[in-house]
Formats: sequence, structure tokens, C-alpha cells
Amino acid sequence: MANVYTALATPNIAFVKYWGKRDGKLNLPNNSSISMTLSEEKLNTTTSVAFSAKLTEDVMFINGERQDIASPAAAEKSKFIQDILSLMKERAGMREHALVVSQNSFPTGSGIASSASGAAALSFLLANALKLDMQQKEISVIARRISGSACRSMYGGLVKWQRGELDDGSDSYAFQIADKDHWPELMDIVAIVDPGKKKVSSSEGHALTMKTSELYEARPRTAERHASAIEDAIKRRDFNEMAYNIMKDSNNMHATMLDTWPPIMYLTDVSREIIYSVHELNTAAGENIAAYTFDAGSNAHIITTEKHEKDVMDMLKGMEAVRNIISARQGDGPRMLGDGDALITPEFLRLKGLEI
Ligand code: 2P0
Repeated sequence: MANVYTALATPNIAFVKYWGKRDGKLNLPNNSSISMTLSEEKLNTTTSVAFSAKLTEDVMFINGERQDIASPAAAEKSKFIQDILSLMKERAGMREHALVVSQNSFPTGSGIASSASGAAALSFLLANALKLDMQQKEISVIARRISGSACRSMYGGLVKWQRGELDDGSDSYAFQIADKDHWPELMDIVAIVDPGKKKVSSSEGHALTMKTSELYEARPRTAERHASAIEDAIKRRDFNEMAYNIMKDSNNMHATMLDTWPPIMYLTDVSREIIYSVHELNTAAGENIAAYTFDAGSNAHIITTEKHEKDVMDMLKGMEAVRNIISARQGDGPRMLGDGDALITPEFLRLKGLEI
């Protein structure tokens, strides 16, 4: 059996959101964004790869299902994966085909960015397995091309994806603002309210909002302002100020979504109930002790500190519609795993009728 390499990456939660691209092929954003990379206990993607002359084409499985990446009819995202795979193999002079097996610990398409951790795990894994001498910055550019927000999962702690200016995207990469030890008390409490697949995919949403929202014109500069304020607040560990800008940025992005035609509405009554409850919590405390933020889905991410974890938990536990609560801290970013964690095993190959 061929050598198997395995890596793990985790999702990130955006404090300043990426919504709208100035280049849809390269995933170049209209504004910089900031995120916290999540810890791995509950939310992670593990990906294994092996290269073998016994394979007749590149083969990929996500959550046990074979993906159509090699055929011309493959979906847009899958084609990107194939492109990246071909690009990195070529760079390494690898002629053999790849078997890639990827598994998320959380439901795909549920509003928790599985694309970010998936693309980050794959890019990091290929760079390492193919022994490409690449800097993290360069790998983040590769991850970005598969899925924009993935470039931020290339680092642990608190991360900024700078917009960049160049048309080729070489200056649109992520870097670490602070590692997790700078502000270890930070937490993301994820309230799962709807585990279903989202109605409008992010890729469609980005384009539709830019095309039809009249409010979107103000979005890039508003987001840049939030990004500067948050970067500054992170350096000072000013939770009150950071939380204000996190909530404003989430609301601002969702306002442009509502202003899209036809409107995109990811937030539900339960999401709104959570928004009101966080405001009540903050008002009662006399300062911002928690911040809500929502991605392309109805699940709430509540950013808080260890000290107020119980307040947030008590608030959520009183809500019937909250089906599951997942607490995460800041993670370390992607890492290679040992053979014991490999997803390509003799058992897997037998089950799928493959030989490597
Ligand atoms: C973010 N989201 O910054 C924002 C917040 C959703 C709302 O990044 O087309 O899946 O793969 O580049 O990264 C979702 O967009 O889009 C996203 P693609 P992606 O986390």
C-alpha cells in the first residue's frame, strides 16, 4: 500500500465578514476580513491523501461520498479542487494519481464553514505530502482559491485576510494578528438552530448581492472600518469595543443580503431571538460581554470570554429552538496527524473497491 499522509484543519468564525468578490475565479474579496480559528475538539476536518500508480484518475471522497472531480461535468467547486490538485502535483513533479479522503466532524452546509476547514486541510496536506517548500502565506493563497474564507484557517488564533490590490491575487492572503495565547479567554459558543442545508449557497449569494443590492455600495468601506477597529481592539484586548464591531459587521452584511433581489434571508425568528437576548444580556451587564455573529446560515456564533460563558449558556438553555450548543476556543491552525488517524486504511479501500 502507498504511503498515506493525513492533516487536520478547523473552521474559523469571521468577526468581519467576507461577502462579495472583486474576482469570482480567484476568490478576491472586496474587503479585508478578520476571524478566530476554532479549536479542534468538536469542529474539524481530517483529510488523508495517497499517491499511487494503480489509480487511473484522481479520486476524492468527502464524508464517505465519492466526488466527481475529474470529469468535465464536475461542479464548479470540484473543478477548483481538481485544478489545485493538478497544480500542486505538477509543481512537485508527481505523476501518480491521488486518492483524497476527507471527513468533517460537523454537518456540511449547515452554516458552519465546512468549506473553510476542508479547503485549508487539503491545501496544507498537499503542500506537506508533496514536500513543496511553501510558506504558510503561499498555502493560504492556494486555500483561498478553493474557498475564500479557507485562507483564514491556515493560521491559529486571530487572523486577518487582507483584501490586497493586485489582479493576480498574490497579495490577497491571510496572516496571524495574534496567537491564541494573546487572549486565551476568548470563546465561540455555537448555537445550532437548524442543522439543514442552506437555501442559497455562499458562491451564489456573493454574486447576487453585489449585482442587486443597493446597500452593498457602502459595504466594503464599512467592513474595512470594522476590520481596523477590531484589529486595534484585539491588540488592546478590549472586548467591549471588539464585540460592538463584531455585531455591527454581522448586521451590516445581513442587511445587504436582505437588500439582495430576490432577498437572501439566512436569519430566522430563532436567530433574531438570540440577537435580542444578547442585547439584553449586554444591557444588564452595562457593557458588551457577548457578541452574536451569523454567517450564511441561521446558527448563532456567540463570542464571549470564559468569565461570561455561564451567562451565555444560561441564556441559550432557556431557548427551546436551540438544538445543540458547541463551545470552541481558539485553535492552533492546521497540523499533520500520524498514521493512527489516517482515513485511508485497508478497510476503507476494501469497502470502496480501490487499490493503491
Ligand atoms: C465569512 N462567509 O467571512 C463569510 C461570512 C459567509 C458569511 O466566507 O465562494 O464559502 O468559497 O469563496 O468562503 C462564505 O463564503 O465563499 C463566507 P467562496 P465562502 O466567513
